[in-house]
Amino acid sequence: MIDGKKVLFSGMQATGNLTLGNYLGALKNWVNLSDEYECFYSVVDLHSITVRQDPSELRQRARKLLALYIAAGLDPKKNCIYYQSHVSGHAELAWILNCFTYMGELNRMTQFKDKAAKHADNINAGLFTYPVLMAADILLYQADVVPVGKDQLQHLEITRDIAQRFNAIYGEVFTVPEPFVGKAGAKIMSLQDPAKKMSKSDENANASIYLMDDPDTVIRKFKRAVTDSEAQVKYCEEQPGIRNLIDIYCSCTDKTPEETEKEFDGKGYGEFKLAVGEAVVSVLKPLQERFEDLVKDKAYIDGIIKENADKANYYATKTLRKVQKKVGFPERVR
Ligand code: ATP
Ligand code: LTN
Repeated sequence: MIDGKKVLFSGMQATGNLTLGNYLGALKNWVNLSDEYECFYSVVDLHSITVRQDPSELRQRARKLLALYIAAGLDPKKNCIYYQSHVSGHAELAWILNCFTYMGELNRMTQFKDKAAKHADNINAGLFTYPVLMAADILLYQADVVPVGKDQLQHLEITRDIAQRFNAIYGEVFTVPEPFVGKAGAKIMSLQDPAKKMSKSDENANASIYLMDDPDTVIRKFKRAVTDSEAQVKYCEEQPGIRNLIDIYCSCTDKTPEETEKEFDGKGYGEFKLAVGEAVVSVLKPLQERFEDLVKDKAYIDGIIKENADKANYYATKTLRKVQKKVGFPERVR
């Protein structure tokens, strides 16, 4: 608890260009939570280097991501928006938690298996212990809730296990966090292969809608989206492509799948795809405009970066000192 409010933590990697999946599954659900929770949103750049990055590109992307958090509607006065690399407590706590995490547990992580397969030439130890760093992110702020997309639930589960294991040995040190998955848009699938999630690292640019795609590109990608030959807008397992488009449509318009089925009853896929594209454009346009304005204001962004890093450091250090004491590190001499 901070000032009587529960704590919320989430983060996103600055790798690749953000997709509609990132927005609908994560970012969109982050907005409007700051009245209820004390919110921390990190640009998790330590996580990013588990995959080889070009340094200047990473720096630029991280800054853009931070601006995008604000453009998406997170007020930086009410939400602590910061770079993970500006708070050394993340790495320090991750080291300690590494010593409370089993190889067997990490071996079961599906994201590791996927990424190891994708980057077979660089299966580094950081990629393997990635979930421990994620646990450190969350536990460092004593977070009660963590809004994520469905694909991150396994990492939340291991975070809870680590916290409980630590608490069982040392007493109630960590808050055990709960995941929070939004209803619509929890898992947006690839437009080219509805069995795969939409991912910013997909090589096929037509598979993903990027948040900075212009309206024509958005519409074109939806027109090309892979569907089926059933010729009915129906929300069912047998039509994964159409179901994905309905999910996207609902998430952008706040309609339900039933309402959508009715709206497009007897209508063709062409018309439906166009409507989905237009719904997405109307969500992206204001976001893009705010983003363009923001990135021009360098001093404003710099101020936020500094202020919020100080705030994050304050809370992180509090937890870290407590943990260091518990495990038996000597107290600092003042
Ligand atoms: P990468 O392709 O580099 O692994 P990613 O696109 O999967 O990246 P992350 O940075 O891993 O994105 O995820 C950021 C947040 O967005 C997480 O909370 C994640 O659950 C959510 N997210 C990512 N992809 C989707 C998706 N297709 N649908 C819903 N949520 C998603
Ligand atoms: N692993 C997450 C990003 C992430 C995160 C976190 C999310 C790193 N640390 C802490 C929530 C809480 C991802 O790949 N999406």
